[in-house]
Amino acid sequence: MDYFEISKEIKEAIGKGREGKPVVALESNLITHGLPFPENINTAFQMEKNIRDEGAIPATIAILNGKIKVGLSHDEIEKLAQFPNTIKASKRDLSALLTKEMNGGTTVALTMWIAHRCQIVFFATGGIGGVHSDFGGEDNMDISADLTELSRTPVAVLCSGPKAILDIPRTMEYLETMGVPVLGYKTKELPDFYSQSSHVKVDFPVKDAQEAAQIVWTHLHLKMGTGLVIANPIPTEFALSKKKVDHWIEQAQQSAQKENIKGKQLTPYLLNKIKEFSEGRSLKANIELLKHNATVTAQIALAYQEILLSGPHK
Ligand code: PSU
Ligand code: MN
Repeated sequence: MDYFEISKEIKEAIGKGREGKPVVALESNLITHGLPFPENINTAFQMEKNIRDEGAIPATIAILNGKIKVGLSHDEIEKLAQFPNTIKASKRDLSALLTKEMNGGTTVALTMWIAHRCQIVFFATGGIGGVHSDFGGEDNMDISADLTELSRTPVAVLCSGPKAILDIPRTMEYLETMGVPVLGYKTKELPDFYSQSSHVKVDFPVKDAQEAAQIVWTHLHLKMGTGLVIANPIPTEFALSKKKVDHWIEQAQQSAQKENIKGKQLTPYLLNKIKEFSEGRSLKANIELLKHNATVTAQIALAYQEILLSGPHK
């Protein structure tokens, strides 16, 4: 039983190996649970376009009618955005979703796993999951499966850091323990999703797409086994003030506590509340960083393809 349905274009590109165009994976939990309608569709299309404009091929990944779809058509993206009862699909949900022929928007964890099975090396998103803060002093044990996946699946995930709602220092500790490199794309400090810096240092700043691609190549060549995080700050003109964001996050967390929101509902709930408290400003920032991350990931994927063709050079 083959559960994978890979688009013709992507199959061809992968089949050609280093002679083919590079493929950039995109998650679909953003479409189903991360962004509201219709911004979810528009952003998904725009991310795909930005990747194509750089000369790479976008592969939006989702679970549709019990199949692992790699390379959704525009029609499928529109459908997915409007289906009721679509599951936020992490890795542990996969076997049940396939068996029950359901629909799922794939999180970073599951998208990474699928991308790797299809030999896709690069993946662009907004913010990875991480260690949630223990607001209210409660030890909630909420650690995103994204981190576990990064520790065992060799895919390079380009993002604007962990989402700002998380405990950034603890997330960084976890990634360190698990042996996951965190690179700063043209920055020495880990971005803070909506704002440019969390004031936490990254392991290594990288100066350009070539250097990032070279590190990814070396990491994969040595079969380190773990993924990599390439953290790219939101462009200055769209960045929000950290002070304001922290205030909205606090309000959102209080609201989550009052309504007893836990588990997989927590991240989408908090993002939506922050959007309300910020009167849409957080949504605008989220969309802009996503679009920018798509472009930069495609640039690094192209530089990586160059290395495959001509060999690594310094
Ligand atoms: N990036 C965004 N918005 C999102 C997400 C990422 O800009 O909504 C999603 C990703 O799919 C990520 C998930 O895997 O949030 C993390 O959820 P959790 O904290 O429940 O693991
Ligand atoms: Mn969680």
